[in-house]
Amino acid sequence: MAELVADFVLHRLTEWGVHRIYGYPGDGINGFLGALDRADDDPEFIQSRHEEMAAFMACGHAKFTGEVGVCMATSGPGAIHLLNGLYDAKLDHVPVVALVGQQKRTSLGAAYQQEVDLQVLFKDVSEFVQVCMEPAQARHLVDRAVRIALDRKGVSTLIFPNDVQEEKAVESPPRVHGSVYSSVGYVRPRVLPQEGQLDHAAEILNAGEKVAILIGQGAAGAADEVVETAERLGAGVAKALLGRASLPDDLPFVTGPIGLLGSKPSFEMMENCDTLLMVGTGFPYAEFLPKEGQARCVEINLDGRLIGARYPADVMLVGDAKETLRELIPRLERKEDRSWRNTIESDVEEWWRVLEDRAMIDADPMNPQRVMYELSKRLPADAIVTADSGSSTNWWARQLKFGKDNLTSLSGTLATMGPATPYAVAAKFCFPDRPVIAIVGDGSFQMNGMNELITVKRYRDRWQRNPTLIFCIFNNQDLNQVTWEQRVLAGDPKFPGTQWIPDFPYHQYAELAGFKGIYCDDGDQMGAAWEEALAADRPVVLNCKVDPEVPPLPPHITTMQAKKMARAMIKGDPERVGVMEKSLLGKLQEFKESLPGRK
Ligand SMILES: Cc1ncc(C[n+]2csc(CCOP(=O)(O)OP(=O)(O)O)c2C)c(N)n1
Ligand SMILES: [Mg+2]
Repeated sequence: MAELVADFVLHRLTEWGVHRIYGYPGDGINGFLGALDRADDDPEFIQSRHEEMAAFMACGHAKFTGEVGVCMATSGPGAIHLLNGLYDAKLDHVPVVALVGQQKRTSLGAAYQQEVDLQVLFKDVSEFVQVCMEPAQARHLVDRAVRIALDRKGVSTLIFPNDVQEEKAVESPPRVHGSVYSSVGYVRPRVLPQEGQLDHAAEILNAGEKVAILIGQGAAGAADEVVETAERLGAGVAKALLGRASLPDDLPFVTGPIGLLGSKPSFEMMENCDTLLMVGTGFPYAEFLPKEGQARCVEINLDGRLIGARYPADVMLVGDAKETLRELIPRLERKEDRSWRNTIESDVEEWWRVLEDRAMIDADPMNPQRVMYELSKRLPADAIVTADSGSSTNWWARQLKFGKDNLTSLSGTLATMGPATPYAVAAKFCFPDRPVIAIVGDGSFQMNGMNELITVKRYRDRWQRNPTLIFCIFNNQDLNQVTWEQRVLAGDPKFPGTQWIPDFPYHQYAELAGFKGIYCDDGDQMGAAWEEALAADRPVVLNCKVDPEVPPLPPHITTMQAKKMARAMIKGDPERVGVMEKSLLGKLQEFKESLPGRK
């Protein structure tokens, strides 16, 4: 029997299968802190350095396990700090429950210290937000919060005034008018479209001669079905960034990423297809999809709110990707003409060669593509890789070849800086026996990643069986992705006042924390650096000194963008000599390869 409301809430969460809470303390959650002490590590409390990191960890936990992630913060400032991490979960559609403290009920409305209107603050980010004003509410609030987070794939926020946490628990309310009796449990239903819709979809797909498939995170767990569909339709498969782990990269018809960070075969496939099958994706950029009217489209999405919102769909199949494809496959005829598929496969083969060539181009001091290229050759089959938001995300997207057992994620929709480190920490908690690698820009690492290494220092002893936890820092002393966006999208030169960031000896910082620090500024040594990092008996910071002048440009650059970049150079970009000279030497190969008119 739980004594107090806080004990009851924690116990109820364990009944929901929650055994870990990421958070940061404060007196607004004093009741919970006492209850966590009494809970004897079930659930256990993981102390981050910052509430935003705790929210990212909860989001990463949910992404990698499929379970609900839970984070906790105190009232006022702690609650406010959670927000960015919670928006990451909301926008990427992952279930997270936030437990936050609030001032005592008696002080609410008194403009009291740390009093913030939390219900309003969390309203937009949450699918469900409630204040527990009375002990008998706690049971159904927990049950509904977790169930709604799982069902809606979003955020639920429960706000607990300080004094309520310490009230006597009510496990079963008195059977009077107004009492509520809720239950634990949620099983995702089997969601399938109507038969007629499946027939119609099959008709369209069978009629197509050049079928392109685009998958996202909604296709996770449906790899076999996607492969079988692509086989029958003679199609290639492009992957939105969140769907990178949904299908391995070593299949010959997988064209890889799409969009600004995408591949040329994905771009070509979308430019030339006559039929598009979208599975579980909210990929946003229309310019990388077929032109309106070019392709007939069948779309599968589990969420009816999100379907039909990206490309005009002829048939919209609201359903689970795996189950829906299973129903669809027997209706699909194998296309005898394999010429479209053969073209895709040879484009893909060629693309991997191009990527290798690009990785091998010399740079000053090191080509960032080489860092990912060398990892790709050595990537453990069960590794979990997290990516951040920055230029390195391009190289993670293009150069890393994931196998069927790898897991990987990033902040796909919010595209916030900062999640790679906390996602990696959460991944290591969830899968202590798997190697975990975070791909982080120096800006992001300075923003919050470095502090989170202190969290790693605290918990690293738990991971002795498999100590591999590597933070790979792309040290370019630049907020490089934005520098390039300024050049290419705005036509403005690099402004060091906003873009330049100080150098820092990240590898030495790692040693201070008791980790291994490795510094590498030579592409030819990068393979050895990865081998050393992967063999280390402790967490590693790999400080990779890379060239900020290697352009992370989209696979297709428009005339307007090319003109703007030229303008930025003429306007006096401090790195124009390097950028232009290297472009002539072939460093802007990507840019040149895809200039309009070139194939
Ligand atoms: C919280 C947040 N602030 C700002 C941005 C805008 N932004 C996107 S990428 C980027 C640069 C990141 O720099 P760094 O981590 O050094 O990576 P690089 O691009 O240099 O590889 C910035 C500032 C963002 N996405 N999120
Ligand atoms: Mg940088």
